[in-house]
Amino acid sequence: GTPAFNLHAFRAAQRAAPLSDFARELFAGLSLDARSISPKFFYDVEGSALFDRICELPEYYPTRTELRILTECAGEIAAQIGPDAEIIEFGAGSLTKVRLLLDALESPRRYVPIDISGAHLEAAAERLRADYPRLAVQPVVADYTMPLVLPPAREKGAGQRVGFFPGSTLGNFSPDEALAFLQLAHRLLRGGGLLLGVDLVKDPALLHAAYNDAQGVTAAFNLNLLRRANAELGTDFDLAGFTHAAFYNSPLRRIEMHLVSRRVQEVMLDGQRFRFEEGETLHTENSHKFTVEGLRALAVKAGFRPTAVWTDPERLFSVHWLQA
Ligand code: AVI
Repeated sequence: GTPAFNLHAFRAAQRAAPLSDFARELFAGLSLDARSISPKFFYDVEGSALFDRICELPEYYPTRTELRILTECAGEIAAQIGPDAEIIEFGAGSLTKVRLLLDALESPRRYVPIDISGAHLEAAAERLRADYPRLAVQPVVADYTMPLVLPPAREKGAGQRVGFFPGSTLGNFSPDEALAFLQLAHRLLRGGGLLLGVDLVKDPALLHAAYNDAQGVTAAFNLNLLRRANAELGTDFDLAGFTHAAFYNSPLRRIEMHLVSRRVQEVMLDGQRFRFEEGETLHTENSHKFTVEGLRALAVKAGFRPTAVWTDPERLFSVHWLQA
């Protein structure tokens, strides 16, 4: 039968349970003078669905523009990569962009999507296997910002090992983190290359619109962080007590997203009370914008040799081929 519930043991286990990464980082972030939290915590199931909706918004040009570049330049990209390649995707959400790449390549051998969330990864991998029966699809659940071990090395006759990092996710890292990631990628991809998509510096009005959409989906995406904290960490954030703010910080060439407290209020986390003044913010995301030259210089610093770069006619977005 069902074992009897032991309240004492339950309480002891609760006390002993380590705080989740989310709890620890939120606690640390709320304790700072300038409060902040990593944008990686946006992406629970709800947040990932909201992000998918952002990608469809008329104002959010990056996804559409990158897809257009990948489609229109597929032949040239495939020529750089060559036949029999193995593709390693960093942070592969729904595995849609890579299909454009796979369709353009000559006999790709292996595809290794790496994502921190295993939930969708296996289902998406299964669909991909059905559509590409000759491709070895080997998902890895891991944090790709940490050194990682890949499934056994390439087989005989395999082509280049190619990293794929689309969507300007690099821009969500701090400059130090971006360099560290590129150094790690360089080590992993040596002898091959990295296909990297990054958003470009442009008219701030276009940037502002992309992060302040008329339907309020980006605001919901931002506020979802508080809903997630309430659900997972037992915090008592009043979602109506915060507003979404996104603006372009032009000296630092980045969109900043914040949650702004509309009034004086307090929030409890792990037995500690945190007070928000009216107008005080929790900084939730940076989205850095690059120049083509700036990105290439950063890549060189990480050990890459930048060769080809593709952009759209309006130069909104760029896709780089970096030899490792
Ligand atoms: C995932 N990342 C590249 C998006 C960006 O544009 O920085 C996340 C996002 N934040 C608000 N809208 C989209």
